[in-house]
Amino acid sequence: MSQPGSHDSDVIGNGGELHQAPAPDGPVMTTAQGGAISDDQNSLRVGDRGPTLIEDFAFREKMFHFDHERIPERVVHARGYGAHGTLETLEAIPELTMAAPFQEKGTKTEAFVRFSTVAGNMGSGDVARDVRGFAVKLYTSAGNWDIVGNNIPVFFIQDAIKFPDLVHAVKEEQDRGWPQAASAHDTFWDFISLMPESTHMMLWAMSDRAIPRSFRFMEGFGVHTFRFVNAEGKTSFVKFHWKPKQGLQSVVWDEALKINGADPDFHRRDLWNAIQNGDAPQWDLGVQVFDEKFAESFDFDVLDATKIIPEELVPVRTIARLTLDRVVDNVFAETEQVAFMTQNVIPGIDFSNDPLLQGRNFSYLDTQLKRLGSTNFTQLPVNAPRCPVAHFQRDGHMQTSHQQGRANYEPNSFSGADRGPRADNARGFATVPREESGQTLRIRAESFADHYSQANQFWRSQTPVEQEHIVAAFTFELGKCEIEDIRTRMLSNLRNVDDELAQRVADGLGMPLPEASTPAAAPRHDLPTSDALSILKNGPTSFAGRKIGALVSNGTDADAVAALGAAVTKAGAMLELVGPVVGGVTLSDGSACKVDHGVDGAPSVLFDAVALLPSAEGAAALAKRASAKNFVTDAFHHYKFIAHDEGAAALMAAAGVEPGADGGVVALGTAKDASAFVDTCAALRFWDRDIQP
Ligand code: HDD
Repeated sequence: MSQPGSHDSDVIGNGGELHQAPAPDGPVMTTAQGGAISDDQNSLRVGDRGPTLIEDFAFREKMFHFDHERIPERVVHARGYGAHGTLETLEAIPELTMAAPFQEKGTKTEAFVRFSTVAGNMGSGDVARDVRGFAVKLYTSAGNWDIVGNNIPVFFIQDAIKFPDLVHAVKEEQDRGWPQAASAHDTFWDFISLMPESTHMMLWAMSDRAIPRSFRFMEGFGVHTFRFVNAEGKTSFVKFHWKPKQGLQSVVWDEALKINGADPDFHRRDLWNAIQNGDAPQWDLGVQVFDEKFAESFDFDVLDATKIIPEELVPVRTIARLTLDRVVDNVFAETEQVAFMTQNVIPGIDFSNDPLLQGRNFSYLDTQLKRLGSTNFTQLPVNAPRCPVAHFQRDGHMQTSHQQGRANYEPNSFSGADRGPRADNARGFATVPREESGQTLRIRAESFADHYSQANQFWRSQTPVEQEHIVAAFTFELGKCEIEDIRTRMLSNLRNVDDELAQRVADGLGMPLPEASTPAAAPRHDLPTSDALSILKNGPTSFAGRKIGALVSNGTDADAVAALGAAVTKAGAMLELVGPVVGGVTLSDGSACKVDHGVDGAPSVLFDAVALLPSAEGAAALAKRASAKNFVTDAFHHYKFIAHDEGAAALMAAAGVEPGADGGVVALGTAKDASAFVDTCAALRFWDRDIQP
């Protein structure tokens, strides 16, 4: 049997002889009509150098299908990755909602999740500075329920009518076709600076939330206020939260830039590897439930998607746990064809009047038809409900369901199999009756007018390190704007958030601080800070699920590699070896050691911490290689923990990193040291390092 990557020499290039394919020992290749194919190497032609014949239906069918392989990518969230899993109910809450998954503790609901970036095209890098989509499809016994959320709990705009403008502004500029997957350009900041309602979101987007280390280490939010409805028809308001059991973690900006070059698939690879290694990521589903009375007393409008409800005010109650434990079989069939829609709700869940949500409920159906090309997209396996489906919707492109019986309408007077389904008043979805009155107006409520107070609250809730990163991000992004007025306008808006923030960004840009812009409502700077808003205050307590990259060479101490390997395994983390070449090294005890990467292809940005274990001779050789030196300097400048053997001295000297330079550069001597080092790595970064971001 031929091996992957090899060719059967008697199949390719038959030297002018009529082709004789060997009898296959696997499945026989067929056309889409099921006919066996005799030769998939040569099209049918007249003689050996003559024209190709139109009657070659196998060739025609193959090209026809290939020519139509692409479907339109999503207009936003084009770049994404999905996985299957289960939502397990930890607490039944029938008093709050009749939603099927939450009636009994232990209920398991099948789930599919697609994570995504927003701005970039399908082929863009994973670690762009961007909001991440966190879309969850729950195949409940009462129908599909989609929570189409993001990893940031607020949004740029308050009214869906501005969504096309927002997306146009952030995507490549129409006259030049760049930048790809980047908000650091004039049109985006032009729009943002003219839309003060986006300011709170921009604080989040300029924070490390927008450059997550992995999908596994980010929170998810339903963003809008929804409604829970119980069996008696009693309603309450609810906001949905996904909290990663793995803890929160982001990368630093310089690292993000380099990861995108070194491994543009960093996030999808991470999720795939974790699941394939049996390290299934988990999130707690939490709810903030509140009533009309709270909504009325709250400082902001609960219908305004640019605002959060601080967890300190309404605690997040955990009700279920999501586990993602199965990768897709086929990325196109599942991740690309999955169709999320905010309007997919089930009895027990209802909408609020959030004008962003109302607009979304209109948009998502359209987009599915455009992308998937048929009203029957709900029949695709990834979209099909797992409960019985029966209706009188008929026909259309690619109908796969054999709808039986005589009547395709109702009312009808048939019975039995000919009768078809009927609506069920008791079990069916019933919209919460609500009083609506008022004039028809194009107007934004007064209660939506405060654009700065929560931005200030977010800023003050961050640690100094996180504030530094926010300043650096604003400085970087605005620094990429060529039009000075845009930068100035943005600085004016930032003054309403916090003068110190505005001053630091102005200093970074080398610009004078302009007057503050006039806010629609006076900003408050006295809201209580919220620890839940900081990543670093909610970091992980272990190194589990993270990865150490160890640089090795010929002569590397075999015991040191073994000790580190044991410590990493004990911590539930991963160790990857990086050698001078990918072919492997010979360790001090003469054993041959496979490595995972050659150093030119594995910069330290791919790892959470590094260990420098080359022999003295190996280090001297590596010290002459830019990739090896950068491995060390980058790890140092990205605040990573660095363990080193004595042998690494020459390489460290060449990289300008002193052994013991600070508490994050740790000498390894004994096996105990390796274990202590991995424990230290749980802090993820040594932020006290004396360097500027
Ligand atoms: Fe949206 C996709 C999340 C506002 C219109 N959106 C999309 C996806 C996510 C979100 C996660 C990708 C789903 C997937 O993986 O297939 N969108 C949000 C959030 C928003 C938001 C959290 C604000 C709170 N979106 C929003 C508005 C509109 C849209 C205001 C339009 C009125 N979104 C779409 C869309 C997309 C989409 C055009 C593109 C691809 C798709 O739907 O399936 O309909």
